[in-house]
Amino acid sequence: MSAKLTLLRGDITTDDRADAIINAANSSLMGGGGVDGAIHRAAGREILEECGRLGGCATGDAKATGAGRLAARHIVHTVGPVWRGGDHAEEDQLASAYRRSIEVAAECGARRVAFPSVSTGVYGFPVRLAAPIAVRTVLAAAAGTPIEEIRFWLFDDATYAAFADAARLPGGRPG
Ligand code: AR6
Repeated sequence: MSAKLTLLRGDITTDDRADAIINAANSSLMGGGGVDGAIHRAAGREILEECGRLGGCATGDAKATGAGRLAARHIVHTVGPVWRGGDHAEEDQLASAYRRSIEVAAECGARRVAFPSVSTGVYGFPVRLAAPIAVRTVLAAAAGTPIEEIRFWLFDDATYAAFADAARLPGGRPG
């Protein structure tokens, strides 16, 4: 059975249903701005200390920590690509970040997983290109795992609209 896709507007740190929250981190895993900053602020200092023991994370990979003060049980920190014009394997790296995030969340035993739009903020990946990759990849990766629901938290109108359109494409389903 394929996982249910839910699109939400707002701040991912307010999610009170997900078992795992995905963080759009950088390869140091030592925090930053955007959704990374918001997640670390909400989760608390202990998560940064746990991240410090993970030894960083390659682009396209993902690593788990606890979730501190968040309602979720796990944070899965993934590193999306920096957009460099589209000729540097950015699309494959973005798909890999989503796929690895699902794999690591499933290894943690998560049933409901919350994602932000990885790479489409500071990292500059065009959201109209990123959204179909995100939707397609998470649904394919979740198939055959115990993951029941994927909850995308979209922070602004343009991001929400891009994901809503992508969810209507073949392979996607509106939430
Ligand atoms: N909840 C949900 N989405 C959010 C939130 C939030 N609280 N805050 C921002 N967004 P970005 P990236 C949206 O820049 O492009 C960090 O410094 C935001 O509007 O957070 O992968 C890391 O440390 C955008 O739509 O992540 C890295 O250095 C989306 O989340 C770098 O930024 C992603 O924007 C990663 O850049």
